[in-house]
Amino acid sequence: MEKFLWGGATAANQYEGAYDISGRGLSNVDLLPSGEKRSDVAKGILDPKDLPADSIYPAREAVGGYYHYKEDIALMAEMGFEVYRFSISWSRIFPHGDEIKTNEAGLKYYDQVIAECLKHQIEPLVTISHFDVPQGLIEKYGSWRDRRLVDFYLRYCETLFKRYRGKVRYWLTFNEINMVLHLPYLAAGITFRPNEDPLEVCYTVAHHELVASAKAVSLAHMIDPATKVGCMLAAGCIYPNTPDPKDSWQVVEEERKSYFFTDVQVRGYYPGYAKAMFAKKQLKIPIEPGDAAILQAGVVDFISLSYYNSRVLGEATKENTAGNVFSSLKNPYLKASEWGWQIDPLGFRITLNQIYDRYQKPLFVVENGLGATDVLEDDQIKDDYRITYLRDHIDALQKSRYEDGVEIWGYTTWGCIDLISASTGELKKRYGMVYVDLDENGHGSGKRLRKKSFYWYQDWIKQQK
Ligand code: BGP
Repeated sequence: MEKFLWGGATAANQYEGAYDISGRGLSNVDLLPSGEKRSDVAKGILDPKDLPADSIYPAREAVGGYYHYKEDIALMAEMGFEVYRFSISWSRIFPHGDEIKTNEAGLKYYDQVIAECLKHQIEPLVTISHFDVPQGLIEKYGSWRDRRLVDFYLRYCETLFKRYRGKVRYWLTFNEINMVLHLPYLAAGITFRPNEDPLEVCYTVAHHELVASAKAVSLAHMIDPATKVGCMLAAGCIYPNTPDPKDSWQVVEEERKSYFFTDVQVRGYYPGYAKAMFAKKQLKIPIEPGDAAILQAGVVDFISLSYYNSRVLGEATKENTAGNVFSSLKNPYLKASEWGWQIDPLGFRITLNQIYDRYQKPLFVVENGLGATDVLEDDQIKDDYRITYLRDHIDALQKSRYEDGVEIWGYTTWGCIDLISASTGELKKRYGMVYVDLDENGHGSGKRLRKKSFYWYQDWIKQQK
């Protein structure tokens, strides 16, 4: 049994900035603009090349984590973190993606980040690709449409597994892999071409990523048998709007869009409903002989997930709301965040139970938190709303562990330090327990300030030790 770890999470593209420093190449996320056009680019229906010249790209500077990582990790240590989840920027290591030689300066940066974690006895948990594809691979190969991406990704993985052998125990292959069906550019660098069948492209990309993920799991185990490799699912239970069986069926179908990925990554084969759907819709998915064996050999060690909200589906008789990209009907029993994401701690417990019941594999919650506007007054941020959200969700997590017998290895809050929102590109949608003094336009001192939730989480972790 693994020791349970408490901590927090960030991602390179939302945290680091320094997009053109020390030989780093451009990546898909560097071309995601802020503002109203962001969503169309993320969905793959607007080519970033067609954006106006004065577009602003928030990931390029983000919150300057590249320059602040030492002080940020020290703040995490002060909170008592036992684990820090972060991602490596692929184009820092392979600037165009298809080079043979690595960019040593990029690796040196992560050497230091990892050393800093270990110095503070914080276990690094590394996402290999968090919404991140080198632009070179998009331009030259059409991104994950092309099977050759599997080899480039594997070369990148091999570099990391060898370099950080004995230092990094936990790896995640792809952040929220199911997001590829909803935001194909953000998740996988895909902009649809005219005459393409978007569904066929998405499942082709999915297949290549699933093969790459399985191969990465096998490779990691070969290089260091002590490593644990997980998949990562954007999770969240779905309720039927009414007892009408049609609403429940809609839920089943919607859930399969997410479980499709974990079914393959955890069980090692394509589920019957996916094969039937490919046949019915006449999708040509380039599954090669030998892929079945690859998928079977590379099943994951654990399932990591993000949870922010639950959803409601059914005949659309009620008002729609937002929620981590997926649309949902409004749930009259729940309150919502400023961004319309419905707050549902019991839904978290339901989600954890559902996933564990389905797979009986250990879980790791690697994202959970509240995006909110914080007010800075006299250098203080009194974010009681965030404390309430975290306290209620952690309570649900503990009930899942101790009352329901769900095996969970750890919990990392999302955006433990304020960073750029993935869906909106905003900085004012803050998740952190550490405030970053920057505004929407990147103006400000960049100074880090402890919020009230910082002390709350510090106290919580202390009580658990
Ligand atoms: C997940 C992503 C994160 C993070 C989070 C919060 O989908 O893995 O990168 O951003 O959601 O979402 P947002 O930033 O859109 O509020």
